[in-house]
Amino acid sequence: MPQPSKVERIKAQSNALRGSIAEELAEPTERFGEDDLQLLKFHGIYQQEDRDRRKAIRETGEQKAYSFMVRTKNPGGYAPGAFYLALDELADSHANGTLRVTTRQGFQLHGVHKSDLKETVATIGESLGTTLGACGDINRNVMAPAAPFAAPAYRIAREAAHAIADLLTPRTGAYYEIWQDGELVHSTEAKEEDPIYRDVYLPRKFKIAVAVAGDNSVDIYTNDIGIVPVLSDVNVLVGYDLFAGGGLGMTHRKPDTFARLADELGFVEPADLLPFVRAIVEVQRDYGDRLNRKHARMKYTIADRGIEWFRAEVERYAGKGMKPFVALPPWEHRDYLGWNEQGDGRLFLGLSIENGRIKDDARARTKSALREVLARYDLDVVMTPHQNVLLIDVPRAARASIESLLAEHGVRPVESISLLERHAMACPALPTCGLALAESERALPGLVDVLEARLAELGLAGVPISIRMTGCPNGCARPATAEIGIVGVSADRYNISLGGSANSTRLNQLYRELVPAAEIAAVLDPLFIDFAREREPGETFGDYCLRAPIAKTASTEAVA
Ligand code: SRM
Ligand code: SF4
Repeated sequence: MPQPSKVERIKAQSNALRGSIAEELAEPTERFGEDDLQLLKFHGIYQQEDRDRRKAIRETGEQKAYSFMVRTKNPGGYAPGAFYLALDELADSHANGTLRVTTRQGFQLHGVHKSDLKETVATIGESLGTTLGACGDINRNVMAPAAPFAAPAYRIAREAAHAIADLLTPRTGAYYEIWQDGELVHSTEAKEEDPIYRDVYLPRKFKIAVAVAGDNSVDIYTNDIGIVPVLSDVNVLVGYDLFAGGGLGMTHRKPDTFARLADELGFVEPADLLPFVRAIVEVQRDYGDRLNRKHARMKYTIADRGIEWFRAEVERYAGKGMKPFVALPPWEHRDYLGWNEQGDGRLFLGLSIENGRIKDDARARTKSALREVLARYDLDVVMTPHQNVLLIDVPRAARASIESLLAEHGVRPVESISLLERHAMACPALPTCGLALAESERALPGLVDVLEARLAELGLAGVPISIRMTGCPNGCARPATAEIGIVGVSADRYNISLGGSANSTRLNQLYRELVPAAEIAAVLDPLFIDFAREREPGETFGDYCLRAPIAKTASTEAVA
């Protein structure tokens, strides 16, 4: 008889996510035991090790260099200034001195030691932030367009993201007991029953994004549930279109694992949004694969049983029918960088943060600049799904002085950043990610420098091209929907995929396998040359790759 995966037992026996985290936290050790490691994820915490030090440690026989990644959950990417400033301070006092904006609009601290973990999470809570549910088999951070536009569609999308985040926050006192010195609940009588997750939670992670029609800044098709508010001609909400079944994680050479874009599910009236979101989550809770974690995402439930079956089951759980999906306008990619009008008299400024890493270095003191701007002008920030930061609610009068303050710190305005860099994303990979097969965040900037120089030589500097790199096929920087996707396979080898669309509505296709890092630029060069020569007016690189003779000769042979 196949058995549920080990994590299933750990969740079910966890006493509403308590496990023995509190007891282990009190012990003078550097790490947690296997069961608590799994439960810590639901609290937004990952145990990691410094993989740069692995070899030296192996040689000297020392203990592994353990530390923790702490991830926050910020629906729609919104972070009040005071919360941001608390994180900025924690990054220096309790982590590795950097803050990282994630591809789902959260923050990550890296390098937190076990002895600092409690104070770190408690401080986040005291600053009105949370890490509860940022990781684990549960609904993750709910995305929404980052732009703080006053327009009704944007306001509705933000409100929906917050309402869904509240609905799907696990009902457990464990988080407060462990991290904020709430009263400890040990006895099983006190165990809370979560009305949605019950005691088994979901078979796997679960992701929801709310978009605004026409604005695909959230990469809507890559989510388990995608939601689009539908407004009347006079801007009144008439309901929501729902997509279901997207996800990008896969394993190399395992064709039964795959990236998948979400299907159109149907349309629901405003009051039915939360009941239908709940019904979808419950269908996945009850039908998702609990035996094989590599087949446990909702995309497999839908791929295996079909969207018609899924819709019928969701309707049965919700106790009512859905209406047909309402046609939507074409999607565009928007990143909101530079100065923009909010529509309420104020401005917002989008800053490009290379791979989301907020730090001070020889090139720019971005971390200090953000701290100073937020403290001096009392601003809030919103993180974007492309690892950037928006400074919001800026009074017009502050524009010039904010510009000079940023310039003094070496922070480049978006106009001086190449379009390639602007549309590039990399996941953290080495040295913190335990699953990385190759470099990513540390490798992409060098590659972008080489490629942007070549594109400029070919007269293509003015053409936006999305390039995304990850250190493994889990897809954390969403490489599968980029025009150029570069995915690590082993220490120095990458698979290159081409042909995603500029608006992230299409999966790209494998072009070359096992390319050494140093040869990636050479593999792309003939394509860039042909693109420069044969490009039709307005044609994007991703679209060109679909018809390019050279790309059609896509080979799965190893280069070199
Ligand atoms: Fe991810 C696992 C980082 C967005 C698919 N992801 C991880 C872990 C926690 C590694 C681990 O399990 O040990 C990475 C931590 C690395 C580190 O050192 O910080 C990690 N994922 C990230 C972030 C920080 C990447 C970034 O550049 O910002 C993103 C955090 C988002 C957040 O705030 O919640 C992040 N991960 C994504 C996305 C993109 C998205 O959600 O829009 C995906 C693809 C979409 C999807 O889920 O299908 C993604 N991460 C994965 C997977 C593959 C899941 C699957 O279905 O197979 C894993 C591995 C797993 O779950 O077993 C993973
Ligand atoms: Fe780690 Fe792979 Fe995600 Fe990159 S894509 S952060 S290497 S799990």
